[in-house]
Amino acid sequence: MPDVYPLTSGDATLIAHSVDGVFIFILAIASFFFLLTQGFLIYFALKYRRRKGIEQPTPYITGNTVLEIVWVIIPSLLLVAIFGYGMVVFLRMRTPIPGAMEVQVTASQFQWSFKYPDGRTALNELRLPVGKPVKLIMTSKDVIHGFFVPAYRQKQDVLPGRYTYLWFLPRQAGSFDLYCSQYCGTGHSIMRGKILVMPVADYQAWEEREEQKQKGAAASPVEKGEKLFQDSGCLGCHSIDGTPKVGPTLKGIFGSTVVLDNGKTLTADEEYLRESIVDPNAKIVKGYQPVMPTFKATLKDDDVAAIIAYLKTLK
Ligand code: HEC
Ligand SMILES: [Cu+2]
Repeated sequence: MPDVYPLTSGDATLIAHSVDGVFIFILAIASFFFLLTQGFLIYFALKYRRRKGIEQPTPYITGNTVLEIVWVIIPSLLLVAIFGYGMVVFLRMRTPIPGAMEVQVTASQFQWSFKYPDGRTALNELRLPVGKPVKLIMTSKDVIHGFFVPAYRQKQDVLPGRYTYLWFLPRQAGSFDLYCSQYCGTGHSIMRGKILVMPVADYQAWEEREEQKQKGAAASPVEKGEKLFQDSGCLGCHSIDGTPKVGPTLKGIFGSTVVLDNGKTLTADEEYLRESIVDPNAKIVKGYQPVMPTFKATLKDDDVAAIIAYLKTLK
């Protein structure tokens, strides 16, 4: 799976193009009036310049009511239009779609830490599935930082002792730069991250792998072994409290003396336990039937080691 996806065509997020729309709208109005006023300025400067031989007194104008009404009303209407358009887009930008996936963001000098809903954490890299709304709930450990994703046209201050939020719906797979937009200290310029938006199937595969990894890393062999022991049906035939069932109890099995059906005795060590699990019929315990199935195919070497670690704790 690549770490960087090529940008597919389309808008980066659901609202990114709306922000551009507001920007272009304001830019167009401003450009129009800039050209209009500068045009008149140049025109008048040329038209009424002082010319040799022509003595023309400047007309004395005290007011023009119609003109004044026009230049108050038109700009006012335009400002209301800019406000209205901006407000509509702003409200869309600030109102999360219900059911958005929530990610906790903690900023600190000088890194971004992300916590996914399942508890996994990541540093400076936020992976998201394309097409799913996300809500970031953000706070800072120290000073004021700013969460800024230029491609998403979104920026939000991240404050210590307070939550702020930001939401978006990524529409495009790809890698998007994340910057800190507040000068937060000497390392401010290295406070950068990435938002990696992945196709849904890739995201799910990645998520599963990560969960597996974290589970494996977090659980000790004993915990893992106990879980496997319960999940593999061992308890159907073995007790852990001393009572015999279809098979002998596994309480205190490690280090105990086992009597086999051929009269021999041995001390149950790791190798004996391993063999009993992957090749149960190699040695049969006296008084029991050779009915234990082999777990050679279902349990990996790691799993067997974990179960043995667990069996050792059954004193
Ligand atoms: C269908 C019932 C059954 C299941 C399920 C089963 N066992 Fe057994 N197991 C037995 C029987 C019967 C014996 C004794 C006969 C023999 O040695 O094969 C035995 C023996 C053992 C022994 C040797 C015990 C001793 O006292 O020397 C170990 C260790 C063991 N099993 C571990 C396991 C583990 C771990 C699992 C689960 C992964 C498991 N068994 C699942 C029936 C079962
Ligand atoms: Cu910062």
